Amino acid sequence: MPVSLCGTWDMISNVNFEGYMIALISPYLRKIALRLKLRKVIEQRGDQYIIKTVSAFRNYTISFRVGQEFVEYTQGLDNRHVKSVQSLVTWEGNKLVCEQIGEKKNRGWTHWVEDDKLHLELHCEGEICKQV
Ligand code: VL7
Repeated sequence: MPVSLCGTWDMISNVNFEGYMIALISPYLRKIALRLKLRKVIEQRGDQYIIKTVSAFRNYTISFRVGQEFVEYTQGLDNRHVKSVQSLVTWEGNKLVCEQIGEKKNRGWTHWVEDDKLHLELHCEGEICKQV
């Protein structure tokens, strides 16, 4: 069994968040988002996961079952319009991997725990952001 990702995790580093966001949102929003200290709250109830990204500006929550496709409304993330992606989260070894199929190419993320820290790699259109 992979280590549990559950808990409340406060950001200690955020590399190339700007690059990742360029594919998604306006310069104005990027400027705000770049200054945020993000917190992840990850819960598991049975086979359902809930991942909350919490900040002083906006919050964003997804919930899903591993291996079951779901529609993700990226409200509050991608601009003013309600956009959606078809998402699928699976375990790849110790890593929880999400593929987000939609208007943007090569979009997704990977979570794992290493040295008691929660790691997140976000990717979109060739840009990779690394958060711990
Ligand atoms: C979610 C934001 C930039 C918009 C506002 C900043 C508000 C707080 O997909 C993500 O997390 C996954 C994996 O943990 C689970 O949903 C990343 C935050 C990235 C992308 C777009 C910035 C506007 C940030 C919600």
